[in-house]
Amino acid sequence: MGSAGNLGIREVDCLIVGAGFGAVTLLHKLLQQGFDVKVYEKGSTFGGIWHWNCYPGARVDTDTPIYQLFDKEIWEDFTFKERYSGWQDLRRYFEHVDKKWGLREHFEFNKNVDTATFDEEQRKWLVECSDGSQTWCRYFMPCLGFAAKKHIPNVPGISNFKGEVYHTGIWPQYGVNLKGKRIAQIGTGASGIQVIQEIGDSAKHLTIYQRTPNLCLPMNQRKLDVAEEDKRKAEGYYEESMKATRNTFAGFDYDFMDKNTFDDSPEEREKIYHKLMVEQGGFRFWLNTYKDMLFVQEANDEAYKFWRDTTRKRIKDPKKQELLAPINPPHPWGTKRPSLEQRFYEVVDQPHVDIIDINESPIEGFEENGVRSKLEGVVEVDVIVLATGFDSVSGSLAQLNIQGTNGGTIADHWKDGLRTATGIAIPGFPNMFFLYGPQAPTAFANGPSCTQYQADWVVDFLVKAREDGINRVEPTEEAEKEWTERMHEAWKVTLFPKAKSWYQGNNIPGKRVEPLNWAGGIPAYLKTLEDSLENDYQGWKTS
Ligand code: N01
Repeated sequence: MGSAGNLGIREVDCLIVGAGFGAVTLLHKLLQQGFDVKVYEKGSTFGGIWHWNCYPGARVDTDTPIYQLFDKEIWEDFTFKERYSGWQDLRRYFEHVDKKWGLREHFEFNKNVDTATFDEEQRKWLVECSDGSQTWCRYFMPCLGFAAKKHIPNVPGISNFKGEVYHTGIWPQYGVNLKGKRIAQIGTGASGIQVIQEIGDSAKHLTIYQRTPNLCLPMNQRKLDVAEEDKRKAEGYYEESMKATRNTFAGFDYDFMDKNTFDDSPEEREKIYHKLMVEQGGFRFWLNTYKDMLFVQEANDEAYKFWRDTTRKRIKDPKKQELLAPINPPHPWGTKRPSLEQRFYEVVDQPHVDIIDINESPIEGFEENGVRSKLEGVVEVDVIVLATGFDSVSGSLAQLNIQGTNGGTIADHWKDGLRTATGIAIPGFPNMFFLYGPQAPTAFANGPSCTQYQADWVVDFLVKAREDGINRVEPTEEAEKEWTERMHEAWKVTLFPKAKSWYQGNNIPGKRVEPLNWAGGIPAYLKTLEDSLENDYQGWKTS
């Protein structure tokens, strides 16, 4: 690290922001290539989303072995405790990675980046933090994750409430005792489902304010045995699974079947649905099913019917049955992210748990002692849980004060619509690369797969640039236009536009409705990235 010529200000080749999978993998790969790197993180330790999301029951919806780094030296002597890891185990995992790779010396925690400004003369970014420090870097690399900006609904009277209020995305690190409490929960996304099934049994009373039912799939969780996992490692299962992620739509170790819904007889279809949803569980019913399910309405309707009929059998209360698994689909199945549940339907079916449909009975405000909705009046509670999600995917980057060469921030650049070059860089923001952000596979992919492949590409790009004596790189406006058009093309042939979802910004009042994630799959995405390198920086201005 040097400081010459910049008045004693710290100077590095690469400055990464974040401490989740993206930041850690990018750091490691850059160090391996001899770059001088620093990482700044707002939180107090590693984990990214697994640092902030420590609400009761928080766990990942991707199964072992692919929700981790694909480096053998990391996985060969670490075994997760469960097939779908909880947040505590993921934190244990990040500690393991730190020990193996010596990450800590490159990190500064509790360090909040305030602004980043590109200096054209120096061809470097000047990054300023809330602690008053400044850092020059050649390359600026935000790895913020897609859920760094929480969404708190604008409910009148939130400050009137005298009890406790918690948002799942910034849950207190010291934990919260919810046993025996009267709880109101708003939101039934991935976070909401997990909280409900974890706290529902022991709450004195739980009132769920639901806007859209979450069409959940059984997780089929199980404990992992170290000896059994060691055997699977020795037999090559881990390596094979990780390798497969590069060639599948969503970076999983399985993909859509090579046939359409109506290629099979109704009996055969039923058997396949049963196997995917009930026997295997997880996302198989979503991402390992008929290849037309997310594209053809009639195919999707078949999947919905199976899902609905199977799920309704688990719910005794007829009113709850209709609220949770309605006869008519609220949106095409799988076009909002389904959650993986463990006993969710049984927990909610208990008499001390109520569901209020806020479409019928909108929330009117918070009172001193509870939540008031149109038909129920005030429900008195001790605690309100806001499981109301995030300004997802684009919100993380847009909230930062990053000043490019055209005199504005990223939010300014996007004022007429989201645009990026291959979901990894933006014209007017030279020498900046971001991982797991908008217009990349991001929320349509397994996080570790997406970030590791993007990081590989960024490092290859920078190594080539270094060899070629290049120190300023910026995508062209044509590349951005072309990629943004491809984004929209890939989106509109799917059923996703039919659902009001955070995948296209519907969850944030006033947010533009547009595709936020690349819907063309991991292989096509990686091919586009690779082409730009193989064809002499195609789509980039370099000097
Ligand atoms: O957020 P969400 P999340 N009034 O946006 C409702 C990842 N993740 O934190 O569906 C009333 O999904 C909203 O209703 P509706 C994962 O990718 C992963 O749960 O918009 N309700 C919805 O029910 C996940 O998908 C894991 O109609 C309001 C809920 O709040 C993503 O992060 C765990 C409202 C928000 O759900 C986000 O998940 C956690 C309002 N004004 C997160 N505004 C795992 O891997 C919003 N809602 C398990």
